[in-house]
Amino acid sequence: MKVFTQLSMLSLAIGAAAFSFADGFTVSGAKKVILTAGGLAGAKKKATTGSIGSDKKSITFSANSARLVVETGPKNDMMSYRIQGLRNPPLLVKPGATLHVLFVNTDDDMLHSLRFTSKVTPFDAKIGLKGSVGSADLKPMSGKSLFGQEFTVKVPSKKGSYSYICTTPGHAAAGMYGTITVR
Ligand SMILES: [Cu+2]
Repeated sequence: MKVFTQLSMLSLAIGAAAFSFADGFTVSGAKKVILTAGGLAGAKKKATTGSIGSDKKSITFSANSARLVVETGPKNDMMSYRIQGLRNPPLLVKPGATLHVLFVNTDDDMLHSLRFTSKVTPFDAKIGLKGSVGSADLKPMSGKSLFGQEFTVKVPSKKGSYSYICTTPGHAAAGMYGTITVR
């Protein structure tokens, strides 16, 4: 009995570390990675190509799963994201879709995160990590090392408007976010 209790507590602890939930989003399999610029370019080639809307701004992922590479920047616009070369693109996904995300901070002097939430703009400057799930705050690049995080996010099954945001203080409020529409 004692052994059973200890085992179940252990699995509970592992479960808590492996999954996080907020606002209908579930994140699992988070793993920090260190890449070179070449490694990032290689990862982008393996990403799912979503279809870009006629507005040239939004990206639709029509399958039940997709592989996304999200990076910060470029250098003159570091308070933003790039996906398939588009700036903070609105993402359109299916209910309950699974997104395999690689988020990479290409900044040389600021922390950034990529997190998912049901909150929408305007964002509080001190938004914090509560009420969202996704990456940790990732360090700026060091030498040729880019800090990234891989994770799997299952989007809500409930249709509606959600956001992906940077939770570094002031960043989402300054425009470092995009919308994610489940439809
Ligand atoms: Cu940021």
